[in-house]
Amino acid sequence: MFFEDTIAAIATPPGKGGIGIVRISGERALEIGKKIFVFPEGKKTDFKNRYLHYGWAIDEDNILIDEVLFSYMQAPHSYTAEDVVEVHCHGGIIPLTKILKTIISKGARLAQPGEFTKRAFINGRIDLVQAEAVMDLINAESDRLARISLSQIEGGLSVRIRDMRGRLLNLMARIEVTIDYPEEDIDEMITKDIKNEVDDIVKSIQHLLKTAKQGKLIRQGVKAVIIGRTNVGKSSLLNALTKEDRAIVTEIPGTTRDTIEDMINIRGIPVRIVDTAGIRETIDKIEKIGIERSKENIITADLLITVLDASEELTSEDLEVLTYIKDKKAIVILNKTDKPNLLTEKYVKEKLGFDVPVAHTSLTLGQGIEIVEDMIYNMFFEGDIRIGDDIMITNLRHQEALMGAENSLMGVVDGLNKQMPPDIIAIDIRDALDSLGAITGESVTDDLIDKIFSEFCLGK
Ligand SMILES: Nc1nc2c(ncn2[C@@H]2O[C@H](COP(=O)(O)OP(=O)(O)OP(=O)(O)O)[C@@H](O)[C@H]2O)c(=O)[nH]1
Ligand SMILES: [Mg+2]
Repeated sequence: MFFEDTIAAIATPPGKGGIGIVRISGERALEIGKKIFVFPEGKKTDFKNRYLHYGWAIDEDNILIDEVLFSYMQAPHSYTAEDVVEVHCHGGIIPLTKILKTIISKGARLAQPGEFTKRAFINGRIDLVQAEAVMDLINAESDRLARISLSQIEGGLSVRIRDMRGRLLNLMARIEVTIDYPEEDIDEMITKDIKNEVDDIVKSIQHLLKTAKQGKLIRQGVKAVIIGRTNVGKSSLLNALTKEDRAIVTEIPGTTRDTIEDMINIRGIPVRIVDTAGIRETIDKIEKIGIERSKENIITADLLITVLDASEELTSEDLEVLTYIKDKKAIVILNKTDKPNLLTEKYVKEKLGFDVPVAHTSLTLGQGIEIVEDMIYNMFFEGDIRIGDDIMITNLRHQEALMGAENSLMGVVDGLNKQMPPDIIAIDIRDALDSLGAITGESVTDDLIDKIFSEFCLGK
């Protein structure tokens, strides 16, 4: 595809910064760029591909706007695979908007959100997975998501999808040969071959789908809610995990009346940690509302961290709190180990009637916090997914497309088992091809492409 117009936008975020960049892409990028740029007097006057040129940006009346660096990247070796010019000026709103305005007045059009990346995709420099990963990397707030996104930009996931598509295309070719002779059924040997190959591809898809659950957690983070009766050390735990004096801690029961939230990062995983008002019977109106909020948070939690005071007997309130963790992912913390302890892990588990990870802490002495962090991490990231595997599904659209492909391939196996005619089998293979192609962008509608790129930020 070929774009007729040349687009421009400010590529750096709004606000003040050391530098700001205006980007131009398209056939006329250099021609337009030249019109707003002058070399210092007496200096050379040609533009070299992939060099930074020092000079000045000027407006329509030839009045200086700013001191700038000007770069020119000739097609196809640029972000969009078109001719690209970048003007690096001082990062202030006035020079940036003046430069952009002048560029527009010289014939460029203001770019839509994501339009540069969309061009990179339509010009075939990157596929849809890579384009979406660019946005994920920009939006990533955790190390882990950034790494996975980067691996997708490098093409790790695309290669796997393309490999599966290639194999399905081969199968398609083999089946199509038989369609030409409709009187014949698919040969038994070929049937077996196809089944094996399809089985293998289904396994690869299932492996990717397994990563999607964790991918979602990595993308959205985990919501961990600290619960317990009053005065057991919930706010002390929040402070220990955030390494800040986030919540007020006193010896007065009922200190925390509202929920307090903070984001922490446990080994690259974003965790939203919520401290709640201690659960007890109260006539205090404000505290009552706080306790209601505690209970609402229990419902939406991905993980409940139940704190008990190990130096005291279990109270009826503790027992009430323990009932909340029955059908949830939970860990129990026996706090105040610096005092003489009355509660043991064994006793608590007996009371609970099921197994749960238990950590021992003394939050005043700062003991046991790392163990709690390990437990939180392990609750979500242990098992059959290799830690550090960067090829993961973090995008719901990809997940749904994979599920679609899996479904169609199941249909292929089913059809073969039932000795369906080859043209019926071919329909399911074609569907699976389309589903996989939707991930990389080989088979997507223009509407979907527009929708995906419209969610990008301006100037990207
Ligand atoms: N000895 C000892 N005291 C602790 C420990 N952890 C917390 N405390 C004390 O227990 C009291 C209550 O701590 P908080 O963290 O405010 O307890 P909470 O569960 O948030 O209490 P509410 O907000 O009232 O529900 C404070 O006086 C803390 O200093 C511990 O490990 N050992
Ligand atoms: Mg508290």
